[in-house]
Amino acid sequence: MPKQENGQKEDSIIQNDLSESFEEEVRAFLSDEEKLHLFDDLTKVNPVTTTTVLKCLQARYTVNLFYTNAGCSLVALNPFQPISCLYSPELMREYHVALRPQDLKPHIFAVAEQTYRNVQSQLDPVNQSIIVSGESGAGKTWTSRCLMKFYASVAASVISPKGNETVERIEKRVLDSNPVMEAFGNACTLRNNNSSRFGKYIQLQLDRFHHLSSASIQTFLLEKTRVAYQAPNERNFHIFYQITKGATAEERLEWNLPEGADYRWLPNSERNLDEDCFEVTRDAMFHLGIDCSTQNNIFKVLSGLLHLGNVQFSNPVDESQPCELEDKTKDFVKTAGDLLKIPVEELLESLRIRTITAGKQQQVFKKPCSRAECETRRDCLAKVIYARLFEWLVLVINESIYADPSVWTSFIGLLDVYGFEAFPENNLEQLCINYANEKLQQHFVAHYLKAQQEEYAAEGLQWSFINYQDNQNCLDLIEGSPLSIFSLLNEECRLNRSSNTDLFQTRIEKALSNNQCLSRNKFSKKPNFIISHYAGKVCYQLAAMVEKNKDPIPPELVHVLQNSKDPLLQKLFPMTERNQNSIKTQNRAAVVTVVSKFKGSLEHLMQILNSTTPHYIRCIKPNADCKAMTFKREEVLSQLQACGIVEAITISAAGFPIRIPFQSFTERYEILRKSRGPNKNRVCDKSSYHTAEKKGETLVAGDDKASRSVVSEILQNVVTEQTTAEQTGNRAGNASVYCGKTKVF
Ligand code: AD9
Ligand code: MG
Repeated sequence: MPKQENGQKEDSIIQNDLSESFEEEVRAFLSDEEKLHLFDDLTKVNPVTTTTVLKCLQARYTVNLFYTNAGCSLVALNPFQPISCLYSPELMREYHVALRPQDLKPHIFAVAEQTYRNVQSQLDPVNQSIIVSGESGAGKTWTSRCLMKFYASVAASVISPKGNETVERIEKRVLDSNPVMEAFGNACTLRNNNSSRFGKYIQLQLDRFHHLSSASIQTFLLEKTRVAYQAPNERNFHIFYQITKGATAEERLEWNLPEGADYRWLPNSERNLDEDCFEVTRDAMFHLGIDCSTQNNIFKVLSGLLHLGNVQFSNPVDESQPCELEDKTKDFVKTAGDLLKIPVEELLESLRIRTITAGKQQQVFKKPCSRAECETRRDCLAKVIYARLFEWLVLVINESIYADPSVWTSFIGLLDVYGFEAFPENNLEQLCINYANEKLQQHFVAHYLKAQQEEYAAEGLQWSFINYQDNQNCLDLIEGSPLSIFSLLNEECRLNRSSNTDLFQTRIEKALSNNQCLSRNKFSKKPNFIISHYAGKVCYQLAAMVEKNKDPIPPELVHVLQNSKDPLLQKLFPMTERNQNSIKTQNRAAVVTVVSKFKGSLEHLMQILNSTTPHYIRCIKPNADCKAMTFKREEVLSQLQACGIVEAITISAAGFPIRIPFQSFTERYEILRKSRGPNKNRVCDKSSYHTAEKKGETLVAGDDKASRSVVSEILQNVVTEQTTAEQTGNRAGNASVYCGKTKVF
């Protein structure tokens, strides 16, 4: 991490140095209250402190200005109420046709348009990513949806209708993926009524005319536990409420969902949310090519899961016998079997009897499960069905929006992952979610805070380093090698040690005590560990964590699902899997754990992100209660501090917000040169450009004499023509342009 130099103003800004003159500056800035909302770019705030930045954001929020530029990021404050015209087609068009969209009010459409133009101008790398981040409920999914609508509108494909055939346009299909994925993958949590319980990266693929030709969706780790367990005051996935509230009388009969029936896995159904609308999901599924009979099949299976949730076991009188079914739940297991097309006896056997293979002859024994084991098996059955259904839906959606890679030439990726979470009780799900957020924060830090300053230093520019919160330590703690929380969790799984969580707690502390991001809640009786994340401390409970990481699926359950007569379940659990899951071939060491899989998919994502030009949108939740137009300063402040936005603003304000490679610079501004013409090729020649690039001198241009004179000549004309400082690629408000290491203007 770069070291901080002493006595520099930037440093004192970051540390909120309270020297008298500095305080005076802050006071003077804040006294002009009327003007605070006018700062649409936080890099222009002077001095930059958390207080001044906060005041400006608050002033803007009060007058319905929800977007503010902050160096390389856009800060988006959640209004928690629909704001008319903020995302209208007219506004999209305004940003799309603007000569310079960045001169209009800060908006996600400005970011979207700039990203689109980057693709068109074939900059390197041509592919772009928009990384939308923020804590749970901050507005990431809302923002991603609006961005998709923007591209569906400005990059609309040109297709000719094929005869009478109804061909849904690709844009419509891409947009329709949202309600379907949200119905199946979002749920009401304590933090957000429409919380995404999976991560999503969607690539909008453009053809050579920059029209939307296709798309592909990659999802990350659905929180499938929610199907069978909902924390107090939370709900199951929206789709369950949609079917129970929105089914027709006929469907209720067929799916066995009488009105007003009670389901254990459907808590808080008396709360009516906008997200409960079944019609929207059905329509979207239909447009994506999921016909009525397949839909009917899906909802029937979901209803089967609701009935399965009501099945309760009690201890048998004779311990050698399987658990009894509680009287009132006998009908539920029958209905569940009917809906899942599994004979009820087979279903019950798979839930209550374990098959053990032992001895040299590999003899097969049957052993009744304890009551707790039966319940775990019941939950596991529901989770595995739901998770496979979700995966299958993503596959179907991807097929519906797919095009051969020869058709598209570039893409814009939109990333919307679950936001940082800290609940009263946190487990493996939160660990994975917060780990994903750490990875994204690291991407931001590496890409912006660190890379930019290192580049200045390498280019020999006068610069004093600004301290920022590097989260490498925290990532080492979670995923590092050889010892980390993940590696220890995997080791517990490998050795099949899941029951003694006290011992595991001790092992963690012993192995990782050197890492300052690790601590423990010593007042809690439950084994736990605390991680100091960039966004705050989170205490994780160890109970059940190893088991969750192992995520075992009893082979009897797979077997019973493979033998179901239901066409959908047959697709989700093909017979070919039998060998892999058979009791004999189960090999503990070969089990791929949840964290290993998740780490692998995130690493793949990071590779994609690293190969694109990133754009950041930082969503901020102005109050924890999701109240409309309420700005709580402490809550905004902690989010700003956590994501390093003030450091980013400071670096941008003090540095060079615009960096243009020599070639792009000359191509763009050549017209302003007096001596353009036959000489053009000489001064723009590729070799001087490449020499400059190799040295990493991409601040504005190459460092050779010819380049300098071109830049200098262009700049003189630019300034004469009174274009803005930013246009010339120089420091905001201060005309100094570096060409390589040399100041040319
Ligand atoms: V989570 O990490 O998935 O739990 P998100 O995705 O960050 O979270 P989401 O986009 O779902 O949050 O936004 C939460 C709620 O805020 C939405 O359901 C809307 O009711 C509200 N919201 C968010 N952004 C806007 C907006 N620009 N205008 C109006 C908004 N309401
Ligand atoms: Mg979301």
